[in-house]
Amino acid sequence: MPASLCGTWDMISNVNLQGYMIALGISPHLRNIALKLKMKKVIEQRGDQFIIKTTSTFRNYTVSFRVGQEFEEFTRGLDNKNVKSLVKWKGNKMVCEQTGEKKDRGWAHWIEDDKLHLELYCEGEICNQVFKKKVKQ
Ligand code: VL7
Repeated sequence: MPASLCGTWDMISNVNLQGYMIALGISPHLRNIALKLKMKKVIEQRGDQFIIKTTSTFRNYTVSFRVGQEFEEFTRGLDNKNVKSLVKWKGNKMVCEQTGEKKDRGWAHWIEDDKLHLELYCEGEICNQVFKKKVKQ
């Protein structure tokens, strides 16, 4: 059983978000805004349903799904595309394949040294983000 992804997480590093956004076709103006953001992740599990919220001072994005069940995702406020998404466990990684207009698109989450890792990929561009667990206050 992989370590739980659940909790509230603060971004501590963000490598090649620019390349990933260019691959998605995001405009230069929006890319400049997005590059300045310190995103948070809130990951919850209710029964067999997962909810992943990405939040920032600019926009929020929420997706919910069941592992192994393909679903329709509209990436509202990101690149605004319809994709068919499927999340699976591959070893200790939660992996999502997002099939649509863009080739080789998806993401993976895993825990390493108490940190939440996220790899976002699209058409050969990979963005790596790391989050640390938010201290309770
Ligand atoms: C989603 C940013 C940049 C467009 C706005 C920036 C607002 C805050 O897909 C993602 O997460 C997965 C895995 O955790 C679950 O949905 C990452 C943020 C990546 C993409 C695109 C810039 C416009 C960012 C919502």
